[in-house]
Amino acid sequence: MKMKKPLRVFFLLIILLCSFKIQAEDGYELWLRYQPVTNSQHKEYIQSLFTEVLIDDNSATAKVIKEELDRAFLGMLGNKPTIIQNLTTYTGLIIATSESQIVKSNSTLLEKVNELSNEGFLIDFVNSQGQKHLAVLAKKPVGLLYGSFYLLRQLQAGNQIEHAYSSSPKIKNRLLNHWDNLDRTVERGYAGFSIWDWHKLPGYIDQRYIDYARANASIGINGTVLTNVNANALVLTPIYIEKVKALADAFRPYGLKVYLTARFSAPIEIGGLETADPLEPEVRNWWKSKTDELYEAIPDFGGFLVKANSEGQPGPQNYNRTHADGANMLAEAVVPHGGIVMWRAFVYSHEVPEDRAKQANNEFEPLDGKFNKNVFIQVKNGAIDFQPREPFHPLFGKMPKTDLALELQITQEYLGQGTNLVYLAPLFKECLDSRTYLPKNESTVADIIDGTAYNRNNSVIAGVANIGNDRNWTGHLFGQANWFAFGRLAWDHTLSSGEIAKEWTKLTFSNDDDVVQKVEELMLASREACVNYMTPLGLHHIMGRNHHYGPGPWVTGGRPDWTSVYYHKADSAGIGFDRTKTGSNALSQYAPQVEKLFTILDTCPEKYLLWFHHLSWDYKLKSGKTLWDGLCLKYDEGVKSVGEMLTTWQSLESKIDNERFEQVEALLNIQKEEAVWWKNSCLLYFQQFSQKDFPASMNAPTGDLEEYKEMRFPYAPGIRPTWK
Ligand code: GCW
Repeated sequence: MKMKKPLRVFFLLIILLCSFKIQAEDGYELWLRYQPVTNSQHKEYIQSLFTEVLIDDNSATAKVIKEELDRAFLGMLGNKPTIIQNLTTYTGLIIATSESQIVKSNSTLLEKVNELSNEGFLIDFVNSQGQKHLAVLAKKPVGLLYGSFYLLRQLQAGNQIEHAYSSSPKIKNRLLNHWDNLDRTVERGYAGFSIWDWHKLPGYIDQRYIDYARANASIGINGTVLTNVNANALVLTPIYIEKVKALADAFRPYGLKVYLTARFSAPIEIGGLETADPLEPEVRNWWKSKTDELYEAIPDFGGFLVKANSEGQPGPQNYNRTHADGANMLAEAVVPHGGIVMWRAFVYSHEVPEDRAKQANNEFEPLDGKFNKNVFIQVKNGAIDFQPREPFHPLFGKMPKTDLALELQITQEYLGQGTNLVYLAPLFKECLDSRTYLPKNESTVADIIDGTAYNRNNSVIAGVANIGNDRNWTGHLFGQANWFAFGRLAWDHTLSSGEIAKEWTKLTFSNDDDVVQKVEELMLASREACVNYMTPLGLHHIMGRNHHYGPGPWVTGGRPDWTSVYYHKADSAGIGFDRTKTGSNALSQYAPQVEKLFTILDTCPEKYLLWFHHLSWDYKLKSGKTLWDGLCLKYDEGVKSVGEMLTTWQSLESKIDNERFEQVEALLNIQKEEAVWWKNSCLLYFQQFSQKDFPASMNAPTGDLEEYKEMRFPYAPGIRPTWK
């Protein structure tokens, strides 16, 4: 039957509208968008590579490689590649491990593959039957997966493979740490609720779990701690172990292992024992059999992450035992199965009359050499707590006989949470590249973490995840860049922030030069902007109480180490925390070279000035300005930078799809308001002490300090349920 013309037009319009809807991007695809390739030359190149792909492997991982290639080429070219497993007639790309005849029969190739680590990959050219083939090669299937993702990144970014390239991860265990609770709230989470739908597990495997594993594999993340370090023992009960097993099974083909947080008092809470004393045989046995039960269900279970005797969590000190006693008990339980224990060094107590910045070092350094081989002491990048800027943690380099893991925070607890665009690679790099002068003059935090400093063969880096069930995973679209950057740096910490930003931008938005250049520019400016409008010149921990949202330099009362006045120490004489010999002497915890560098005012980098020194408001900065003027101008600069970031973003309107453009634009507008709020309230507050005018060259703060102080946010996201 023929349709009437108006009706035909109507239906055509509907179809057109629907296809526009499909085009709109909501961010779910992350950096794995596989958009149609428009450059005809590049399209031809990809087509020629992938007419036929030989995957000479039968593993579950090979199957997911095939699925990814199908998805990628359907997206980029409109057709799926032909995947074959016939060794004699191949014409296109080869994907094979060292078990394959293709590699075994070629001694130079075999040699090169053998140089890789178990997760490494080689992209090379293989001559066969008079033809040159591009090949992704590895020792193990997981290497093929990483190599395939590398190749897909190159192709999406518009690159062709001209030279052989090989890569092995510098750090062995590259982990996300989820602070996800069993009730699906996420501590310090700003992207909705937890992606783990515990209630429907193990029966229902959400597609999100698979896409989560794909995304992680695509950037080399190979482990995930599913639960909050403020732990709930229930996750170790049989019902939950089944659920964890279901996740582990789903993740396995992607090379992603699961880990859990262990609540130290679990033997009492779910085991019916009267004690959790780590030296009691019944407690040790309980952990052993609990661990055996876990491994029975999940043979490749990674191990435990533990927060003990910190912020109210139970631990060995409840029984007058040491951190080493506690960690070693768990280490003994997992060691027969090849597991590890990550024991956190984030410990401090308000009952200890000592600078909080010194406490972890004081507790852990004397325990060096007392931990079992499979224990890692997991240390945050800085000695306080994931501030916009912190000097590196003094423990790095101080425990030569202990494996140290680095913990970074990807979720932006102190960096604008869900509304601020802050690209964190520069923060991560600042720590990794810091010179510790221990054990050697040229040593850096990265050398200690990746094991090269002490010739260790196991290593861990962890990032506190920023992932939730928001459609775009991370709430703020640019939060995706931080997940991406963490993975890329965990794999290779020598990459630069700019390289990573460029790559992410190409994959996330487009290969258009203007987009790439401007987005990179605003990303690279964003962290310094945030430091400037929140905590310039080494200020720290002056945000709102508990929720940590927004400014709160006036926070006082209650536990001193949870107040702002404890950290900034502003008074009529000046501002800053004296951590030199005349103050808390925290500087003595570093190598002498670092101590000297940061103690002498002339050599102390100004970015750390008020972290280590209490200085008069009239102190002369390198610019010749007074500290007061310099501080004011930094806040002002921070606000201006956000304005520039917004303008830069707006200049890209025609080049970015509406949905994502508008979300970022709206959030940048919020960020601008929040930056002004930080500047106004901090400077009005500090002015009470400095009693000085604002420099004429700045936009002077407006608003009423008392009103700023009265602002309350009882439902700010990410707060611990117990604090509500
Ligand atoms: O950053 C602080 C957070 C707490 C967190 C703690 C920790 C999981 O404010 O929410 O608790 O650090 O790292 O243990």
